Amino acid sequence: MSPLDIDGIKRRLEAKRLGGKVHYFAELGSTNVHARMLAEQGAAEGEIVIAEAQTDGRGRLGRRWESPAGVNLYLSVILRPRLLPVHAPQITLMAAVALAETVAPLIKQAPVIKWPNDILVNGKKLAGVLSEAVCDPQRIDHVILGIGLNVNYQVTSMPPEIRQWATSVADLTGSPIDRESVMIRLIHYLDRCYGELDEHGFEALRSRWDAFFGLRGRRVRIENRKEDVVIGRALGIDRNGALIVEDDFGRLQNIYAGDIIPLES
Ligand code: BT5
Repeated sequence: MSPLDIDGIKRRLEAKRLGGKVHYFAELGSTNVHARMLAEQGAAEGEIVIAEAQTDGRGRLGRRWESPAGVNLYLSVILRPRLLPVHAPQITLMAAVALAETVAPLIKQAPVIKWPNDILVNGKKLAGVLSEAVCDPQRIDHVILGIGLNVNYQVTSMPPEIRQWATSVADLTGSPIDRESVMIRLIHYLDRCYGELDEHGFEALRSRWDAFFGLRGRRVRIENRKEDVVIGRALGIDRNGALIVEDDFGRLQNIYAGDIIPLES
């Protein structure tokens, strides 16, 4: 389990917008928290924070992201997108497409986007996205795009809470892979997808997002807070990144946040 060769990664990066500066740490609480501090101090678009391990890796809604040293990728990208605040969720959708495109050629199985922020393979979580936007009413100041991708994480070393629900590239292929090449691919695809979003809007990514979305037409349950549940058929996403669900009364509901759970029928 050797540490990431950051100089090697920097040398091989050919990204246009991302990776101008890479901040590397053997250990951080959370790369998102550190990147946010840098952004508040004026860090430029495209700067990336990478940690070998996180002691307080964060998921959504106060959940935890397991971040052991030396086996996975944990990074946060500072973005200053020219998007309206209402379109900030498009950053998560863009990152999900980039992640799916990064991992698809590395594994035999098809990666699936689980709205809004997961990449699943065989129903198990391979990667997660946590994007946190800081906005004023008219514009986005910055977005911290955090990504955790399980690369050489052994299922047997995962804590019991996630062991049944999580996977890694090596778990899927049966052999370890060098993390530098996965990191370079990921930054490359993020750079490309972010460029497309910036230049042409989310419509440029929509058909690829749709192709990776696993639950179109499926009956789903969306839990926001426990008392706020919608059940219906998932139709897709609107241009703001909201999930469109036709509920059991035939009403279309646009849902902006929550956890989606597939139902039997
Ligand atoms: C996410 O949250 O999926 C967002 C994860 C983002 C992590 C990155 S790492 C770099 C950056 N810095 C941070 O501090 N965070 C970001 P959510 O949808 O809430 O899913 C969290 C749930 O996923 C947990 O409650 C567990 O059930 C599961 N989980 C935790 N660690 C996992 C792992 N390593 N692999 C797969 N599943 C995991």
